[in-house]
Amino acid sequence: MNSWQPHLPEATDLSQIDLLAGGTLPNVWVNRWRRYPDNNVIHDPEQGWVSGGTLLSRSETTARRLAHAGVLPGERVLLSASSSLELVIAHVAALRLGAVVIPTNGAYRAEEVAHVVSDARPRVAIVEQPEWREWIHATDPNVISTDPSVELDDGPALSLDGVETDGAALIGYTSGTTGRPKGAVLTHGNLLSSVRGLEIAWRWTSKDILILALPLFHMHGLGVGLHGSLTVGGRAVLLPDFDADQVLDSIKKFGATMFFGVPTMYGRLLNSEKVSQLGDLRLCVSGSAPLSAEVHRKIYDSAGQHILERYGMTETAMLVSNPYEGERRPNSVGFPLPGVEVRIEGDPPEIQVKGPNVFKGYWERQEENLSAFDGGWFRTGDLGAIDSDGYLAITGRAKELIISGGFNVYPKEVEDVIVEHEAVQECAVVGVSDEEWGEAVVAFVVATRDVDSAELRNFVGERLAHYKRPQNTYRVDSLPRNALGKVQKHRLIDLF
Ligand code: MLC
Ligand code: AMP
Repeated sequence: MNSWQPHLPEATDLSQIDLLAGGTLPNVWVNRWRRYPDNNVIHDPEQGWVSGGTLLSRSETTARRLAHAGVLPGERVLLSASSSLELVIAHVAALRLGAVVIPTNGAYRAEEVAHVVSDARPRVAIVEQPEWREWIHATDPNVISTDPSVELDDGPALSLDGVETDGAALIGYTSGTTGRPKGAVLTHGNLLSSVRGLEIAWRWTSKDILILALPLFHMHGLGVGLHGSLTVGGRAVLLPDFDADQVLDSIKKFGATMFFGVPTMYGRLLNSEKVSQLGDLRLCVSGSAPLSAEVHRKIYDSAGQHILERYGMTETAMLVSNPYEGERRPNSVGFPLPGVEVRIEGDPPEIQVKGPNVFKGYWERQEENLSAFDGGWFRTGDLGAIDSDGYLAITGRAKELIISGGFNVYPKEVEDVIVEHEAVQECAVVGVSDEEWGEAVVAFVVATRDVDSAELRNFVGERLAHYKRPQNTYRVDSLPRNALGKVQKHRLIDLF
């Protein structure tokens, strides 16, 4: 049996499955909008429903402006804003032009922004935060910064939507294993095949209405929520901030059918008196971090919803999912999605993957690209086991990574900042189990004087995004080290 058979509706003819149907994301979207210009596609909190026809014409105007500003196909456009119609239009416009979007977390501070800009060398930066313009200019004065409405000079008509399936669409910055964040280059084929797989597995159709409260600068909100909705011709209700009651009220207000969230969001939904509203949805999906069996059960008890947990990564888009029909097993991520192959390799047992959704490499990182793959299989850095029914469980991580509320934090990046503190001599940053965030960032410091949690939190927060700040800091006389002098982080984690 094919390992992704459990996702297919009964009597599916395998030869009819074409995960690259339509070729590229903008091709699929634009064809649909031309055919159904009056159909609503996006709900913006301030502007209400917006139709395909509007997206078509406004994205063309923005694409002309970007081209006039000098953006050529294959060049990068940095994009960072909270969820809004303008952000969606800018994203679609850049893709229609054949440019490569760099979705960037708006919480980044100056050095994080400077790293992305100097590494990816965007031609234009479309950014909401006024201070980013200065930071970007200081890093590279050639970058043109503009706000999400892209009020640049209009340009002449030009031919759009010519990008090829193999053309780059996104560069997603991630640290992968260790070191400074690197850009995972995803092609249109990678992203399109991933959402086509979800379309089949989750029975996602043009009738669906998604409540989209995830940020649109990571794979979950952008590559799954937005791209999926646009590709199947469904509708997405954008909520720029996550508020449990607002999500639950929106289900009724919009007649929604789906919600996607990270586990921290489900924890907050459980605390709302209105949690039973989730029962009105056709599908609730969780991903980006492990969902506890307890939250899984409590959501079922209070709303009658079996959350469907799935597994993905920036480098691969979506990989594995619990079945839409059949048992959605807690503590498991299910079966490979259509087109995806999974194997467990080595000791410790690492999850390795292949498929049309898997990227080919990091932006300008030849050496790291060699070690990222094992004979054509991408090494996820996650550990796993497949049970006798074919369900994959993620059992741990080989990479040094903390996932807090669905955001990735690389201990090394935080440690490099903490050691710059005048009183700190040495430090180690670890992730400890946390009810609200899944994992919490915690720092151990060897210091010349008392450095309390608030002081270090502020110090880190001035230099890195807020979610990378340690929740707590502990002063110790020395860090536990092995015979080779390496810090034994597991001994620090065991203290909790
Ligand atoms: C906010 N805070 C966090 C945090 N988010 N701290 C740690 N970890 C986080 N993730 C801090 C705030 O700075 C604030 O600090 C305090 O917590 C309370 O803030 P809040 O206003 O209550 O938080 P909120 O803005 O509501 O954010 C919570 C959240 C957000 C869960 C909505 O973290 C979020 O959007 N997470 C989703 C991330 C995501 O999209 N991941 C997908 C990655 S893609 P203070 O000090 O001011 O009180 C991927 C691939 C895949 O992983 O498989 O999907
Ligand atoms: P990112 O680099 O932000 O794309 O995060 C990808 C990482 O998130 C994966 O390598 C996993 O470690 C983790 N992840 C995603 N989905 C799940 C899940 N359902 N359960 C556990 N971990 C997950």
